[in-house]
Amino acid sequence: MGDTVKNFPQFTDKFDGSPLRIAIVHARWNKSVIDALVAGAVAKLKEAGVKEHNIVLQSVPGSFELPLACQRCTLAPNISGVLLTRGISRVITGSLVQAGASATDLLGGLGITTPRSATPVAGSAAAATTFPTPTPHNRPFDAVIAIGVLIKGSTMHFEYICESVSHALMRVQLDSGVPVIFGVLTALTEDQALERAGIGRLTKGHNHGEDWGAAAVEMASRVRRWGEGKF
Ligand code: RBF
Repeated sequence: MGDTVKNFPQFTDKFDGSPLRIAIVHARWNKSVIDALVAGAVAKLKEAGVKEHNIVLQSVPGSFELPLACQRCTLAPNISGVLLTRGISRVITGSLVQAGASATDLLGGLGITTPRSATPVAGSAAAATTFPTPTPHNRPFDAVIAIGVLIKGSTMHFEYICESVSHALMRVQLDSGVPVIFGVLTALTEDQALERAGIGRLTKGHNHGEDWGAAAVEMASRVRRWGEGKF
């Protein structure tokens, strides 16, 4: 980070990730940068104790699709396979549910032993047979990390996408009460994006995905505590 004062404010408290279940929703535009950021986030989650089978990856085409996918990840399922939101039942029909998936995929929070088809962390043989840790209030995830990369040079409507996506992600977290970590890089150049993912060509840089992993564990833990009236 050089001698800048602007960096991730590390908190001295240690947060235990072992009871947490975290979704990472990422866009596929600017893939090499995305891959590095996702790897950084996963590494930090694991370092904090989050179990591999409790880290679920979902991908969407571009950053513009992140808010809807994150919103679906915050909804509490009921046992008949409908998502409950604001008192209205909605059948799962979204693209978030992948080919071969059933409506029970998001029922992990209920402890129902149906294999998940959501993409587990790469190399996780355990993911197909191990079942997720229940989350409070039957929410499928304790936190959702939204990861996207927008490069100004490559999109005419950079500002529109940045602004709408950041507002929508904030709305998802406030409406749901589930922390949504803002992992959308908005870079002026490709080099700037690479550097923020720790894979810069001149200066390697710092991988911001690591910060997002740490932020997810902290916020998920705090929200659990606040939910128990512990302040
Ligand atoms: N999505 C990104 O995540 N990053 C980008 O840099 C990006 N650039 C785009 C540039 C153009 C001209 C268009 C049309 C789309 C771009 N998208 C980008 C995709 C966008 O987020 C979304 O997936 C598509 O517009 C489909 O809704």
